[in-house]
Amino acid sequence: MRLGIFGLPQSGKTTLFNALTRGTQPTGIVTGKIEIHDAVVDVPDARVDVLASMFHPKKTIYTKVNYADIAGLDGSAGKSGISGELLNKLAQMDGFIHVVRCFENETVVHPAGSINPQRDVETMDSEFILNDLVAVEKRIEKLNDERRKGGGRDKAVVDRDLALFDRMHACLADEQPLRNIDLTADEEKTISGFGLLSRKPMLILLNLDDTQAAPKITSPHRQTMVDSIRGKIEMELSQLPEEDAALFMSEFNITELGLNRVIKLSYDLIGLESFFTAGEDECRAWTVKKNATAPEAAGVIHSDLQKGFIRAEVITYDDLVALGGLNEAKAKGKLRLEGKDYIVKDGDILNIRFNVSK
Ligand SMILES: Nc1nc2c(ncn2[C@@H]2O[C@H](COP(=O)(O)OP(=O)(O)OP(=O)(O)O)[C@@H](O)[C@H]2O)c(=O)[nH]1
Ligand SMILES: [Mg+2]
Repeated sequence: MRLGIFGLPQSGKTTLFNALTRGTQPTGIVTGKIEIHDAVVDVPDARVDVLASMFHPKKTIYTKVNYADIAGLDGSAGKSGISGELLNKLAQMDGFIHVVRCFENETVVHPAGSINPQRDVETMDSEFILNDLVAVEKRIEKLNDERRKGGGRDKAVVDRDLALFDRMHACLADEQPLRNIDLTADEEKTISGFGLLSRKPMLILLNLDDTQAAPKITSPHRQTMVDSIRGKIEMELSQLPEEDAALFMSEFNITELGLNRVIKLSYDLIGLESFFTAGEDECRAWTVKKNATAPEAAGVIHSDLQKGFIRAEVITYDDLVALGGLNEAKAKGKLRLEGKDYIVKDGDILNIRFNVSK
């Protein structure tokens, strides 16, 4: 999973990035330039730790999330679209975290001169919508050329693409992000190379001061979540040794680390869930799209497992932990054999039976 952290200059992106990745990038440096930091971190999942304590595997492997701290958007790229390097980076993301400044601090400049989270949410929404409008208009022009000149793709195919891009154009011209419209899987494929940003799921993260209450910010758009975080505290917290962190958390009345909470929200936002493989060699968490079938989950492990899929042995995490082991689970009939139509559920532990020559 790749998540892009963006927001207006000095909104607290790098502060949040550090909190999520236990990083130490410098914060509070005003450059106004395009600057991107990447970090890959383990997705914390206590279930993996429990499995490891049962199986004592040689290796324990968590799934990973890739965070990118993307500085350089300032709400002004709308007219011509977002520039190359920045757009490339943004287009690679599975979803976005929009950091919105709520904290008051006179020594930290706000580019618009005042604190107004609702305005900032709308500014950045428009930034993505206008970027996409430019891209969609360019595509429509090209498609019209192709249609006029002929000799290229089948006319019916060009017309189908034109209808799709016209529909997206209408959405954007109405100042709606593309995530507000329904597309078929085929249509999704057609648009995948165009770096359309307003189609991607969005978590709006209100960056609060130490004691500030979260303002009531709403978004009318689909696949959009709003939550808040005390960025600076969370960054400090992420850099403390565990014992000190616990003390600090109770002092500030924090029950769950921001990095854990943001991961959970991101999974929901993007529609992901985890399944596990467990044995003496390795205990491991994997990520799949919700409602994935058993062969699709097998394909996440290795394409050969999907191609040669025969059956999956399945047990739920809760059953395995409650019964204390695979043999006990088998004796109680909790180990099921499932076929290719089985829909994998969050927390399933899978053992894929497959045939390589299939
Ligand atoms: N009081 C307070 N200050 C914060 C908070 N989050 C960030 N800051 C301060 O705001 C300043 C900017 O934070 P950064 O994390 O560098 O912001 P940024 O969005 O990465 O800035 P650019 O990369 O320049 O766009 C720093 O001085 C931070 O200490 C917060 O939650 N509360
Ligand atoms: Mg920064």
